[in-house]
Amino acid sequence: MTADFVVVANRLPVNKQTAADGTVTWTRAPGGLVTALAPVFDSQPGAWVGWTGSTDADDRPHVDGIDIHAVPLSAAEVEDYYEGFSNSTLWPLYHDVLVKPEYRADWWDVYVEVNRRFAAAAAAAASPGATVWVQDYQLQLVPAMLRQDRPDLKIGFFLHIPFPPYELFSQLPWRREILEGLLGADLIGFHLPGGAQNFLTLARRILGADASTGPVGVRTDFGTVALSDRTVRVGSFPISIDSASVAAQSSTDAVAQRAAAIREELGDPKTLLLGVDRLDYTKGIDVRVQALQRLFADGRLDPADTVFVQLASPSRENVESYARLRDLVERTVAHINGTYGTAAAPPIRYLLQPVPRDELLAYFVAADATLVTPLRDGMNLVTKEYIACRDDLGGALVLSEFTGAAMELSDAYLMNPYDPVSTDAAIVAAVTDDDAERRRRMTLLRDQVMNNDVDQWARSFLQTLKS
Ligand code: ADQ
Repeated sequence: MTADFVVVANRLPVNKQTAADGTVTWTRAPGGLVTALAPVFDSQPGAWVGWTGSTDADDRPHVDGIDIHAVPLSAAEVEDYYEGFSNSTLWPLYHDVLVKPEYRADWWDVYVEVNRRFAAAAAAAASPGATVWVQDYQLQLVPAMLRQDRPDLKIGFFLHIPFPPYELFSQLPWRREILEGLLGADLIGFHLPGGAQNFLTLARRILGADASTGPVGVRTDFGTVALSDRTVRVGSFPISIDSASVAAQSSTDAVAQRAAAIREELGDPKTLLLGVDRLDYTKGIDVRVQALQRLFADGRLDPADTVFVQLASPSRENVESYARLRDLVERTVAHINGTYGTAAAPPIRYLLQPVPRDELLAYFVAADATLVTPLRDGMNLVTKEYIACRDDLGGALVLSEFTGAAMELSDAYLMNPYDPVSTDAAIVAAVTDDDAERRRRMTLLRDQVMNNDVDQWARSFLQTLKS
């Protein structure tokens, strides 16, 4: 069976559960992308092409409502395509070269090969004239490969991470190939107008393409690249969350009770600060703990009545730069607790494990301020989740200017993570401003998040692709 709508993403939206007797069941993973696309899948047969996340060749995942097409990867391919080219070349290059990207021809060869496999699987899944939506940096060659096979398809591509400027992107030995791969799409989407603008400049300067030079707007004023036989559109579509459902899930009695219990378990601190991130060097977890160390040292925050909880989820643990960041964060946390804590009350609580959804929402409801301090981030959904949880208008958001979210959430306590003075001042203001000021800001942040949800993101992209 083929489908009129096909999503192609590195990962499938499924979780594998193996029972004690060895029986395997698959459930729908509750990620943002599946939630966003659920209405599209409900109204027409839809297929999803992706990897299961394991190298078990016997996996045959299936879930209700989505036709699942698993793309197998060997352990060697995971190393070269996923940990290698995707996460040790593209990820650092696209995040301001925070870590030096490794340029290895053997990784590139496997990236090409795996992209070809995803493209072939998408071609097999798509009905004549179908819409195919390719996701993210792991699959940038798929649009052109797919078009070559299936010129009848409507092809969209969305990049979930930043798209770098000419000065950085040009480092990539395969810069032409990546740009040509993306130009296989009919519509290329970025979170921010700046990413779209960077792409247009690169198409012009590196490929000599006829790319538009006017400004790109948010969900409007699309850029164009005129090719000999067709025109590619380039636009900005900031992603969001399922705001209404996060707000509803977080306003139950059970969550309120758990939020109160969390504060109590932490010793009823006057100020509860929160961080929630994958353990990634782009997220600036080191930036915020170092800020707390300064603020405890100079007495602007009192370690006796402040608790900072960092919920970190393990990520890309086989990549060396991630292991180094983990060392740095864990050493700094231990140093701060050793210096400013007591045996009974360390000021920092650090968890390296994914937290269940309800528990996470309870933390958001409990926190007096959430610290989102990335050195670079495409959007950052933690910001929006936190805001959606605060229908009490309590809490405050400290937010790095280097996130995509900062463009929309300008009423947060904005800070420059490269500037300790700015970082410290934002944290202090977020916890010491009077309630009226904090509520004023949260009201404006909530207006933004509740009125711009992930359904709008998916609909605006797909409508533009079809028009
Ligand atoms: P990520 O880099 O993964 O996404 P983000 O957008 O913040 O970053 O999403 C992380 C998700 O994981 C959130 O839903 C968060 O609640 C959850 N999470 C993080 N730590 C957790 C923990 N310890 N326990 C439980 N849940 C946890 C990439 C880009 C972003 C972009 C998104 C979507 O890097 O910039 O916003 O894609 O496009």
